[in-house]
Amino acid sequence: MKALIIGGGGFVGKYLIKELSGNGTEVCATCLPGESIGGCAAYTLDILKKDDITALLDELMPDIVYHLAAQSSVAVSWRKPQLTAEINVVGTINVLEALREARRQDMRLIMIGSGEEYGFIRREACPLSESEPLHPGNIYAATKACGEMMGEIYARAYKKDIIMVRAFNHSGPGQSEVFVISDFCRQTAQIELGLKKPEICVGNLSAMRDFTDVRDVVRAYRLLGDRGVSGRIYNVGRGSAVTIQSILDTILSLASLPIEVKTDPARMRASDIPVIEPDVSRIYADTGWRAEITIEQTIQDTLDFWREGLRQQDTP
Ligand code: A2R
Repeated sequence: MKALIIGGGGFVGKYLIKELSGNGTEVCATCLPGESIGGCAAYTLDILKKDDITALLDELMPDIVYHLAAQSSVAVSWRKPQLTAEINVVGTINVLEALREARRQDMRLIMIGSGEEYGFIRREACPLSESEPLHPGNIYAATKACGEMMGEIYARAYKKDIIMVRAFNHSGPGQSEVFVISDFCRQTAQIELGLKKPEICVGNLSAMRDFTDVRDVVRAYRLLGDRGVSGRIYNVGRGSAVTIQSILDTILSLASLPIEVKTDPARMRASDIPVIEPDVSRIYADTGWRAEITIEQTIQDTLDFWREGLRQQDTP
């Protein structure tokens, strides 16, 4: 089995390389110029250059392609809507077109979308099944919904073997600090090292989100690659949302000193969805996957990652 990961230089890509190669798959991955990838054959690729994608598919002829490349931050999408649409929509169409044009016609494509696609949902609609209508509430979510719809169209119109994932919040060691768990853990580690006054800046703490460890998420992607049903959309998440407040409380309880909580208006979103929680029965039925790593473990490992990384930076 040979897999190509497009966007393998990002947070999830690094874990997916490990997960797939640890389970006997020959892995190739792409990153943008200037990024680095370890643990597999690496290629540079910008998904805005469609012909380069086709050429790479023809060169490598993988059995399966994981499309992870994206502008992946909701916060950044508010600031850079055009860039987000270009990468997440046009870039995704380029991947689909390349799949259609490639010499090998039986490649499986796993497209990674987002739980954010559900958007403005009714509280009673949770847990959200894959058939729930989408009402994206931010620019990132709208671009991901659009990419997914394109995937469905290519699967039907061109009989392509495509699986679409709606990944809910995931986190773990190495994630960018634009995401909440990583952000709070980083601030806590900075405070512990005396690099910041003992004050943690937070946004909306009442929002409820469904968090899964990235190591569980990539296991889901591998199993979907092996056992997922072609043409289907799958929620990937824990199936149990928690408040951002409870995440903060866990982090503060692990901190080595008392920390004051300060609301930062800059961290409040232009619009925020109160609760997002998936029904994960479809992925369980088709692959046997369910999340296994606890949120407490994810937080502990992420905090230790920042403690170690910042300590090294701070040591002359
Ligand atoms: O933005 P960068 O420099 O970190 O690069 C990201 C890369 N990327 C691209 N790759 C190829 N052509 C482009 N035009 C392009 N623009 C950005 O995709 C990054 O290395 C990778 C995405 O990784 P992350 O931002 O770390 O996202 P993560 O957490 O690994 O999420 C993977 C997927 C994304 O589709 C998310 O929207 C979804 O899971 O939740």
